Amino acid sequence: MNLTAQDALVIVDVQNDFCPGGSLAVVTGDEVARTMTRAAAAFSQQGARVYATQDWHPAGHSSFQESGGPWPPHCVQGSHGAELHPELDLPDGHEIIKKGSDPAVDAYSGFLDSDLEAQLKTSGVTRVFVGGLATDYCVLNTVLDARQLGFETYLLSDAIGAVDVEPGDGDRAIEQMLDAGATAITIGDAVA
Ligand code: VGL
Ligand code: ZN
Repeated sequence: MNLTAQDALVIVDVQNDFCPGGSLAVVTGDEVARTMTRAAAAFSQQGARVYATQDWHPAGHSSFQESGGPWPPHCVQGSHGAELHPELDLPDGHEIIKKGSDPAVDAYSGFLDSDLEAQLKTSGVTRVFVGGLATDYCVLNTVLDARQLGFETYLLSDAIGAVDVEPGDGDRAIEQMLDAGATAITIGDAVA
């Protein structure tokens, strides 16, 4: 696609708690981490920017079941589960975007309660390529916000994985992202 510094790879929440062994595991999480490591190297090599978001909740967050929310405790600030997956290797110059720190707000989107939009716009980024975990929550909401904010938005279809609380949630999320104007693309095609 001829990537440039106006392109950004946005790696959503590839953290231990969303991978096998974690409290809110996506079955293909380890694969997504390895795939994203390759994608990040290729994007960076071509001059594109690399961002990784991290779900980053205080203990007792409103999204946790103990507080009346839908989820088991996950990605508690400073915990092992909140760390990026050990097989996610990021190139020099990458940026980490933490979100979900507000105890009252479930920030699924990487743009919510973070300075991702400001960083992208300050850097002159016009196209974003989004993948990671989970397709049906944080990837979905990050892609929808990217479209709303006017970015040309690509969904990396071979680097996502769904929680699938209900069977088909991941597929429905993909439909929603395409309906909102995102384009599905493989990493191979993006970096070709
Ligand atoms: C996520 C559920 C709760 C995600 C984050 O990263 O998709 N899902 N918090
Ligand atoms: Zn969360």
